[in-house]
Amino acid sequence: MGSILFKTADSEAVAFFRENGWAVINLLDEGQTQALQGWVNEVMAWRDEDGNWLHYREMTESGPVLCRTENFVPYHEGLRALLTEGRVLETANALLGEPAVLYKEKINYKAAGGAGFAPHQDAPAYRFVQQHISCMIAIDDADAGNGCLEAVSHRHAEVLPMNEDGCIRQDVVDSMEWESIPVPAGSTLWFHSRTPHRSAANNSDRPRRALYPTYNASREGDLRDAYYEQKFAEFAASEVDGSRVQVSLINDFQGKPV
Ligand SMILES: O=C(O)CCC(=O)C(=O)O
Repeated sequence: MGSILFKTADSEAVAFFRENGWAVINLLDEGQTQALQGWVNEVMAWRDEDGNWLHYREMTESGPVLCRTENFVPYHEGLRALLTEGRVLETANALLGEPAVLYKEKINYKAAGGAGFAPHQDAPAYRFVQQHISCMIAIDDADAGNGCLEAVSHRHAEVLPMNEDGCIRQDVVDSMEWESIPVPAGSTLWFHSRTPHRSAANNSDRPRRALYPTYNASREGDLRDAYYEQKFAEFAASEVDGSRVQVSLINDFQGKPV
């Protein structure tokens, strides 16, 4: 199935999302996309020691590079407004079918040579909430060449059997039909927290940066602070696997540590 680029979260987009577990919606115009690219450049230049944001790095053939930043909304007005007001939040409300609130946010940078993500569902990594939805806002064009997301349609009803990393068991991965979902810069790919997804390494010479806000139903509470507290506590208590960078509460990221 080729992906349809919806212009807004209208009833057709909502129906597509409910049926497939994902939908691509073009939310930002050219000016907003350029502003987003500028804001992300600012975040990339932040020094680790100047705030409570979290930068993560991975080793590539050209040396250490940023692979993720999270917890940046308290420190960046433009990004805070983008993720907590206006069209992005309205789309989360429409697709979730009820008012939503920001649960967490991250930027995955996937620089040239950056690693991919093993097949997984997000729901097992999310504590405290039942109803959540994630969004990939493409900062650069994402396509099969630079490691765009791949997803499986119609498989968001349940949590699938997992391996010891909290990722989808190989026999289940092999039994499903995976589809690459290219997303042009400024467009958004919305996906259910149980939609199976993965991505390849970036084997091109172009970056594939993407911003990922996750929202939960606001009737379940404003849990963003609780999420980060729990995540840092679990990271501190977990045994470090020295072969990969730990960026998540499941071991989906394939990046090599610096
Ligand atoms: O950015 C990607 O390529 C995959 C993102 C993802 O699945 C994740 O961060 O859990």
